[in-house]
Amino acid sequence: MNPSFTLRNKRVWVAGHRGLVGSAIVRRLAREGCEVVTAPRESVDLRRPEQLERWMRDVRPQAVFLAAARVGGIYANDTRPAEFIYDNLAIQTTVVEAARRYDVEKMLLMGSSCIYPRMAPQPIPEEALLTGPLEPTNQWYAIAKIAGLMTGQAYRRQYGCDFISVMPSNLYGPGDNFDLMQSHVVPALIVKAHNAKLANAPHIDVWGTGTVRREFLYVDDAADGMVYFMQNYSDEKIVNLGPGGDVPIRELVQLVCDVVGFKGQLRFDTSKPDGTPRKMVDTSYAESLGWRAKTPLKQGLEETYRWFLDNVGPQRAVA
Ligand code: GFB
Repeated sequence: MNPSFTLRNKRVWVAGHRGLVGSAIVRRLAREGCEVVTAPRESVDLRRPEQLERWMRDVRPQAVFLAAARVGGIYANDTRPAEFIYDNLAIQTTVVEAARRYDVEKMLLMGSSCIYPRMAPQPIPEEALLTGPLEPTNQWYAIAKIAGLMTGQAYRRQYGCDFISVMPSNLYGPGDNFDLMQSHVVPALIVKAHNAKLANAPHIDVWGTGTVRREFLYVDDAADGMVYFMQNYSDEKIVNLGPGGDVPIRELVQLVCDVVGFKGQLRFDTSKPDGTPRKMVDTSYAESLGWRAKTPLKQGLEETYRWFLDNVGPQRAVA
């Protein structure tokens, strides 16, 4: 299949346009000269084929970014496994089949670095997929995402659909979910440091030991990568997206506290799970195809805190 595909003058559906990634893709597509379409949440439940197919029949998107998913941080994943596996399997199956039936020319599916085995070699090459057991705290989500990328591969093989998949590392940025029971670590720490600063609190609670490492990709970089690969890639092989470097959680907390201006102590709550010890993706394949991330972590955190202040703060945020 031809790797070059232009979005110009195309009708492009961003599935999940209200989420962290979907909203960043919509922002990024403003430069591509395409028509962005979105499915109204009230009438189109992406888990229900009949609702989606009615909408597809009317709207006929030519390209699709599948960024709709049930997502959450370590606590949400660990405590709501049924929602994470069911919703993601259902959304992916429904959207992939509808894209085939309604002749979508190109679709990009989004996975996550948690698809790789817990003890994968670091940095993790794409070939590590399915070579070992998954991290228990997010295995339900990971299994659904593995099924998603393989559904795309199967449709490519059997029906010749031009479906591709990318696997970003942990994402953060403007538009994130700041609810502490659902969020990932970056928005959680922003809320905690911000609230503690306003309350003049002596410390903040950080989950786990702080020694595990994570790799944080700024969401506008991720969206840029997705738009790039949509237009310049057509293959069954999955593509890792990452900034090319990870940090221990302790160092991330320090950075967030600097950005927010909180000067108190850190208290590590080791009754909370650490999750996987490390998941840094090998980005050499993406780089060989001509793409790399741009935004340094400190700068991305500053942008995210600014967005938080404008949209969630500056009053005491939800605890
Ligand atoms: O971002 P996070 O929830 O997701 O947690 P995972 C990353 C690390 O930060 C873990 C620690 O070691 C957490 O224990 N952490 C410290 C905190 N303080 C906090 C806090 O206040 N809130 C949160 N949430 N974490 C998710 C997966 O794993 O990553 C998903 O569950 C998905 O499936 C996503 O893949 C990208 O990196 O551990």
